[in-house]
Amino acid sequence: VAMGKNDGEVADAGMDAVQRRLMFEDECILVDEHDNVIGHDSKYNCHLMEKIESENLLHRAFSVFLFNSKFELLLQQRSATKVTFPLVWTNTCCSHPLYRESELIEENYLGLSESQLLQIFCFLILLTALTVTFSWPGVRNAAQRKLFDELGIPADDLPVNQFTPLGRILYKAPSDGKWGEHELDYLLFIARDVNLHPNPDEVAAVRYVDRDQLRELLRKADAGEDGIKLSPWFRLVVDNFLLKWWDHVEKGTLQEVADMKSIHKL
Ligand code: DMA
Ligand code: MN
Repeated sequence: VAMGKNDGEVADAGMDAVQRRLMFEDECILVDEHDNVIGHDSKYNCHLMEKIESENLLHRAFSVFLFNSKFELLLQQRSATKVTFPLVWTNTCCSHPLYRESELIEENYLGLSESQLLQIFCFLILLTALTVTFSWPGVRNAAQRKLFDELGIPADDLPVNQFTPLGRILYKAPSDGKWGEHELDYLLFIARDVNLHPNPDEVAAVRYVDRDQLRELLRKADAGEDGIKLSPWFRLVVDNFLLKWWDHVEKGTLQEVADMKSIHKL
């Protein structure tokens, strides 16, 4: 019996053409558990549970949480054609920084490494504020790119320095069948009123929620009501961080809760 490639092609026969193209075009960044870049691989390979387990593949990702001026959080329901986690409700936008120069940059615009900055900051408090504002441009560039691709928000409406990176989580989550996630995920917060033009290839529905509406959605997901399902990574952020951080979105004090030194294994 012929093995290998043909088996894969047969098994993926039902895959949506747009999503299939992205599976092979998007080259994800492979990292170790400390977020050091160790290589790259296709989005396809990075999300095959069998490869994740056998090669311990871990890739870099980001999750955007966008709030409007009423401090409501924008949620999306993933389209039915997504290969991983179709039709689940999740935070505003998620994807992967790609293995390309503009999305790999970790240093800030001053051209210094994080550790060099740390030393200087001990002496120069003013520089600290600047660095926090301008660091992690790679994931922020990726976030700007995907917020346009998925939700049609023009890049001009989302300047990269408006995204506040609050932390990094590491998690593993199987989806259906052979697909899943194993990610080191940057959590990016932004408060901004925007015009939305959701891309139906990516997004089935969008809605803004306040805290009570989110609690009601969580209750429904737990009770299995109305077929509501939430993504595992959104649930992890909700359960560990979101309600506390939401207060700081309102008060404009997100910088106080930013911790880009730790990587939370959830
Ligand atoms: C992957 O999101 C990233 C996280 C944090 C789960 P995704 O499956 O929506 O990626 P893409 O939009 O690139 O398909
Ligand atoms: Mn992923």
